[in-house]
Amino acid sequence: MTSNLLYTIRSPNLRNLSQVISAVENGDPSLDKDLNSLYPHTRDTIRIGITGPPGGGKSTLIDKLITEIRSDGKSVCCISVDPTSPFSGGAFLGDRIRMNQHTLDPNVFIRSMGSRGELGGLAKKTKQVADILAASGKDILLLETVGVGQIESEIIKQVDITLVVLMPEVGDGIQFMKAGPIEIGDLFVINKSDREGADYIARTLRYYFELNENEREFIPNILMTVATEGKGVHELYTESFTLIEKLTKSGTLNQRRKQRYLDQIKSLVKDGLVLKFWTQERENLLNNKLNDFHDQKISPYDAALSLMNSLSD
Ligand SMILES: Nc1nc2c(ncn2[C@@H]2O[C@H](COP(=O)(O)OP(=O)(O)O)[C@@H](O)[C@H]2O)c(=O)[nH]1
Ligand SMILES: [Mg+2]
Repeated sequence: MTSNLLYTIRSPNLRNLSQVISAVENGDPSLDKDLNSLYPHTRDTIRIGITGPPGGGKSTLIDKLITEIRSDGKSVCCISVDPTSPFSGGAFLGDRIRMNQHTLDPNVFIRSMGSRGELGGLAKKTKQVADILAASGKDILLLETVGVGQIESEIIKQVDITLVVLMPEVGDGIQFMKAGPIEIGDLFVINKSDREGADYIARTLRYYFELNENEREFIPNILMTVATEGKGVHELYTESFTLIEKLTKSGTLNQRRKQRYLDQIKSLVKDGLVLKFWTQERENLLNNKLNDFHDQKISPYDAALSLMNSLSD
């Protein structure tokens, strides 16, 4: 890839953009420097996370949201991350089929990630792909993840606001979600509200939010949708942007973005220091001492300390 990366990803021919993304997915290390240079161009895109249990209707909802976004004259991209795909194993194909009414629109770009069953570095790759899509000039980025696991939580940290999609089938299982999607949601969607039990979920959520009012910056709104029929989707779109506006005015959005920026710098410094520390000399020293440490029942903590002290520079 050359320094024309920006030019390439902004080309009207979306195949160029696809190729760059594939190179990132394949872990092409020569891209790191080029991606770095994209940073100033990645900041204007609004990033919306959409998370929740599998089968809740996230992809169906996104498909309808894309239509709303387009009729509002905005361009949009979507990354769908579902590495677990516990149901049917065909979620990716499903996502593509569900969203393919938009494939001919050059202002829509949809990509599924994590389909190759490899989890290593998925969060990092998703971030890189999100940055490429943002730099490609799309107004809005939608990021779909399944609301479970650490990788998904890592991924969802990269967005400005998070929509949590639940469905009546969640039932009392909602009690167990508190540590996950419930905590990170800014706006809640009870989808499949054509089915029984939607009101129960909404009531339970509302009660929970009121009970824990002090733990949040604001009490999230709860909306009802029937994604398959497009019911409530316009309201969801409007509500999302009202919220973004509110959070922009209050400074929360900027604060979140700065926190993200800070976290990233810290994590890069950490990675850099670790790399710098493990010189051949230190690797050798540890290898030579390993048996002694182990036989003498030296704790890993003391062993690490002794290694750091003996070679401090
Ligand atoms: N009855 C009903 N089915 C829905 C609704 N939304 C989505 N579905 C169906 O639920 C299934 C899972 O939807 P999908 O969008 O793939 O869920 P995801 O795993 O959260 O992305 C599909 O068969 C959809 O057609 C809804 O509002 N009502
Ligand atoms: Mg999906």
